[in-house]
Amino acid sequence: MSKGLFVSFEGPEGGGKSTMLKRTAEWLIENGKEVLCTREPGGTKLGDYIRDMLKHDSCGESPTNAAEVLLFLASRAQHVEKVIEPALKAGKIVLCDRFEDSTFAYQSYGRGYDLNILLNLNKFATSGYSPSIVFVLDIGLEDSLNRMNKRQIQTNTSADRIELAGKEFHHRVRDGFLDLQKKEPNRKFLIDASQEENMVWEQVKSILINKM
Ligand code: Z5A
Repeated sequence: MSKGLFVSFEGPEGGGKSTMLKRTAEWLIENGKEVLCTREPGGTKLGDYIRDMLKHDSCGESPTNAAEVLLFLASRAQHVEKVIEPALKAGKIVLCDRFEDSTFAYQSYGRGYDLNILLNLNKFATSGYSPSIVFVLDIGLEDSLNRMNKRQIQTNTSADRIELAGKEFHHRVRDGFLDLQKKEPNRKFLIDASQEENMVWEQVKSILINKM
């Protein structure tokens, strides 16, 4: 039985997940909480290896869509057993940058795999661990692209394999996140991430205060 709290940050790219996760962690630590910050894909050595394959084809070959699903889930299985489950059992607050909703949005709504199949595969990978609070940071495609372009210029990086999947794909992914949120409004909280950063943070904070 887990004693901690599991929180994930989800949504299209550039919605500010990493920014909000960092602010949440700082605020919780200031308030004396024990926090573990992690991300997907990744969070373990194996997961980081898989992350590189998924984002940059680092093994020299792109995964097929089915292999992509299984690689995200392999990363998650390792992550849950090695990192998330022990942290929750130790009573920590786990803050995760993307988790299962990304698989449902990108691989089901985006790539077209049957949602029920992915729900079952995901259950196998997570042993049923699921976030109690999910922040869905929603942002339109244009704002998302502007933020990503700006960041790429600032950090001298280029778009990765999934970012390059095309506008239609990213529209479907965004709609997927919105649809998933609508199905579970008491656990998944929709936030307009196109707002100024402090306004987004005030909403995240007030939900956390309410739910904790
Ligand atoms: N993926 C998948 O397909 N299936 C899965 O199961 C999982 C993932 C788990 C992981 O990429 C990719 O894998 C992702 C989904 C897929 N692909 N896509 N496309 P990642 O982890 O490298 O990247 P990301 O998750 O897409 O996040 P990101 O691009 O780093 O964005 P973010 O974390 O949401 O945003 P940020 O880094 O906090 O902010 C982005 C920029 O905007 C930055 O310069 C900020 O300073 C700025 N920012 C943030 N908030 C604001 C506000 N409010 N106003 C203005 N500017 C802001």
